[in-house]
Amino acid sequence: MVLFGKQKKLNSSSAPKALGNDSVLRIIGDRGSGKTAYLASLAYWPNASRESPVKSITPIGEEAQELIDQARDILEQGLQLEPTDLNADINEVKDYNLSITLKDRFSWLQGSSKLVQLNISCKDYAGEFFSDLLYKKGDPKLEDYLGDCCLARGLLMLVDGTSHRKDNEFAMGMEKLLMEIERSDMETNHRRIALVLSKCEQSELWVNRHQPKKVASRFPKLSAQLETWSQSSTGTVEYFTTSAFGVLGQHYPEPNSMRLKRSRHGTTSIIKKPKLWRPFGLVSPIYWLCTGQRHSELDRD
Ligand SMILES: Nc1nc2c(ncn2[C@@H]2O[C@H](COP(=O)(O)OP(=O)(O)OP(=O)(O)O)[C@@H](O)[C@H]2O)c(=O)[nH]1
Ligand SMILES: [Mg+2]
Repeated sequence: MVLFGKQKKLNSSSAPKALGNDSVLRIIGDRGSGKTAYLASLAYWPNASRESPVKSITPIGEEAQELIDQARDILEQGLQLEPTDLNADINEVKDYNLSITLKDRFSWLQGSSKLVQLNISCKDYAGEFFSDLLYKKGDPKLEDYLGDCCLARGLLMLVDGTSHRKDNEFAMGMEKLLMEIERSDMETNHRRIALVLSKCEQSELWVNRHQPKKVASRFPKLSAQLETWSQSSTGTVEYFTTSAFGVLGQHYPEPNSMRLKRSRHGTTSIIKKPKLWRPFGLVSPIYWLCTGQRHSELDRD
């Protein structure tokens, strides 16, 4: 990760080049797992709490600005995002640059007074990539995607927490990806994979939001796959819960989402009360991917 002092400003042309290895991320996951909603909510960062350890999130460059537009024009209007296209060319995949600034006192709590800013670049693949992993072999487009994926030290695997009936498929897809990672000759092998369970404002997931491993245990095969990998390689895995939409109310919270459809593929929803939209748990996995340290306050944000 590259740490910038508070004064140092990034501009759109210098940002990607200025980023260090640890801040280059890929977000992967099945179709509809919520990848684009996650990134758009992160960039928009609506209704931030005063107690949040996050001071600000700044999109850098035109592509990240598009995320804000998607959040404002689609999610906030109570509409659904379009599925992301699998581009013919990996170089056309949008690479979003965001600068996340933590409040000083929370940076200091982590034992480093310097740690103020996380500057990330994150590619949002189409979910088709993940299913292609399972069903296609030797396809040049897939190979390009895999090669690109292996360039990032941090992988954020987003899984719709309500799609546990697809555990088997996810485990098989992950197995293929891990084999590819192990084969790749990137000089670093200290790879980090964050397994992030999305849509955790849903009541059955929300109750365990502070025990991400428990939520991950709904996906026993996928979790076992990742555990085996982390034990047999220098890679590490951590678990997180998140919701791009969040909940309403504090004492008896209810999901701030309106379910449109629920099937074995998971849940499709729209935001119920856009004015009260406050996501949960978005920054914590990114912090860990960039630093290798868990931030307990971000886990609760
Ligand atoms: N309930 C709930 N629904 C969500 C959440 N995040 C995303 N969704 C819904 O999940 C569906 C898919 O979201 P997307 O962000 O488009 O998913 P994606 O992973 O980018 O999908 P592809 O681009 O097709 O790979 C939409 O109906 C979203 O509104 C969430 O936190 N809670
Ligand atoms: Mg998408």
